[in-house]
Amino acid sequence: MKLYGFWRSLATYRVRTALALKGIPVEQVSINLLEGKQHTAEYQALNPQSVVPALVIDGQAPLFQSMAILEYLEETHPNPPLLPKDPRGRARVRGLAQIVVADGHPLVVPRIRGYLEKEMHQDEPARNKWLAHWTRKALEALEAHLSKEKETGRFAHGDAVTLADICLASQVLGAKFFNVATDGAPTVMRIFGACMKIDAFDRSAPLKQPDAPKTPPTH
Ligand SMILES: N[C@@H](CCC(=O)N[C@@H](CS)C(=O)NCC(=O)O)C(=O)O
Repeated sequence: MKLYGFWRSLATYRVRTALALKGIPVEQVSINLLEGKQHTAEYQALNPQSVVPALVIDGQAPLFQSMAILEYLEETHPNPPLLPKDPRGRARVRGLAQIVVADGHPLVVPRIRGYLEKEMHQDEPARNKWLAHWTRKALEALEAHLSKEKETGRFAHGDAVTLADICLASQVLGAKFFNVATDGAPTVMRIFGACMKIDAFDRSAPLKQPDAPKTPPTH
């Protein structure tokens, strides 16, 4: 498998972590988003949306969108399972995952930040306010579920890692990139801590990737 991604891409992080959890070997190809390499004709031929990740398996057409890739990996490599067995549990895990993947993360990606800057003429403090607001909203939504619902355990759903934990971890990593306070989400942070004790989460971390800079930018 070939994973086209970038060290600081949260969507790539989700796929990288699932691959690591399932013990699937992968070759990583770096698409430098800070240099706009997602817009080259060569990469667009792989992913016309000009975003990472894209996962190429056996030279077939690339898989795209992290959530679709996670579901594909779950179906093709069911062990260890990253979804609970019962339909209600699966719906809850997917719901928690979508708070991040569908609602939180899309508002802070480079093309949105670029649009705010170049088309909407928002200065850096205004852009940072936007990033912090939507990141906090996602963390608050996760916290509201996780702190109250009986299904929450050591991890987001019970005591085994699920797709919800992978997505939660990506959202917290985003908060760290953007210097967003996380103290309002203690349950989220407890679960993040439990995830980061697992080797697959830890070694997939953005700053541990070979294409990460020695001194990372602040945001
Ligand atoms: N919903 C997509 C998000 C993909 C996405 O926006 N990826 C970001 C990096 S995390 C990207 O490539 N952005 C490039 C850009 O915004 O120009 C997924 O989960 O795969």
